[in-house]
Amino acid sequence: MNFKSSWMALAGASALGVTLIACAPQAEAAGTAPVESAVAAARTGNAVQGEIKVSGPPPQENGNWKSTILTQELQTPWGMTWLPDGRILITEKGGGLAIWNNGTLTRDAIIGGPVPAVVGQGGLMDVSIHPRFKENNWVYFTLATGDRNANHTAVARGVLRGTQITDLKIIFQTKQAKGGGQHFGSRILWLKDGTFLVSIGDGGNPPASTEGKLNRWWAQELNSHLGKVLRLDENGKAPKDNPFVKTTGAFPEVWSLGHRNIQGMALDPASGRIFANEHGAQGGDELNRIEASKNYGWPKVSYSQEYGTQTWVSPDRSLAGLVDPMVVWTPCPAPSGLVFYTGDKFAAWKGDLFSGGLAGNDIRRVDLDANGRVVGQTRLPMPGRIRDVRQGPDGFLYAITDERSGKLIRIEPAN
Ligand SMILES: [Ca+2]
Repeated sequence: MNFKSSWMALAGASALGVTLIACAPQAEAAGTAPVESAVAAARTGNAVQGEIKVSGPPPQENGNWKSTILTQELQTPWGMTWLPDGRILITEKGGGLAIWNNGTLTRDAIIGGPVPAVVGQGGLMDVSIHPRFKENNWVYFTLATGDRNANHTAVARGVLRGTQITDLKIIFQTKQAKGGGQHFGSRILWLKDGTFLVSIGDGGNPPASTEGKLNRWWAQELNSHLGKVLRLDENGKAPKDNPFVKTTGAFPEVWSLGHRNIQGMALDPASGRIFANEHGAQGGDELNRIEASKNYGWPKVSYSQEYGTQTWVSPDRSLAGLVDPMVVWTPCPAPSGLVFYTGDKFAAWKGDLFSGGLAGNDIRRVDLDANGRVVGQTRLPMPGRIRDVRQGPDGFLYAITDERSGKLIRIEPAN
């Protein structure tokens, strides 16, 4: 497929209310879903929404920036957060808690953290501190629990002082035990009301099933935590104003449904808008704006195909009552980590989203207008598989890579 035909195909998708973005043409040689067929199928969709901007394959970000590798001594890092004293606390999938402190990395710097089940994509995953950490010293983790045959995504909370965690406990765990090592989620995002969201994956690809149902279809069931965004209070319980607390049979933690595997969530603190990226299967990664009670469609609608086939996951790209993505990425960058930039180091980037890419070896800048609509996109090539991207308190962007010699990268002005 040449560039021109892919651009024309992309333009054809514009009336459908979805921004369909192809990666570099050469990336498609890897056997990912052809963009033209994705768009042809998209034309059968029935969604029409307001003003739509269509981007072509994202060009390289030409702004004033460079990436600096601060260390490559991390071992498969997954999540990171800043402590009030300026230290960066970084999780490693195997269970390690590393500290980056003023130019020095110390692995296993914090003791007393949770011991995860290291199963496939699962292990120790995200980390986040309570909004009032200065008062309560509460630190939160997501992790896999159980074993290869029966596992869960869990949230643990402990008290972090200096280099030690005490009073560690699991404050939430998905109810169903699933098998296999796929699709655990699990990002944490604090909201301004003192509750937090946590993303839970759908539990894995067919033939993986739980209680007689393919795992992916649990994403559509309110009596399951799989394939959801959950909203929890600081103690891991469902707040009384969650959207489905009065729905018979629904799990009260559910905030939104129909997700495959969200790996990044971000908040625009001014507008309160919540954004999430999620993995499709082959093709069809998504960026969504997340709102309470809404259904994001997986697997009833999807722009992705089954791995190794030309078979659509669903005959439909879009259906009434299901929320269309803001952006569809085919081929897949395999998104991970998402930040809404509010800093002052990159004036042109203020109010934009930055989405890490594992397979993409990049960070996608999604240019948003004041109403939160996509008006463009660029890519920042990165030296590795990006597992997380965050904004530091200094206004620079930081990223970590999914590698045994895992990197911590700072993105800063080039001059
Ligand atoms: Ca979707």
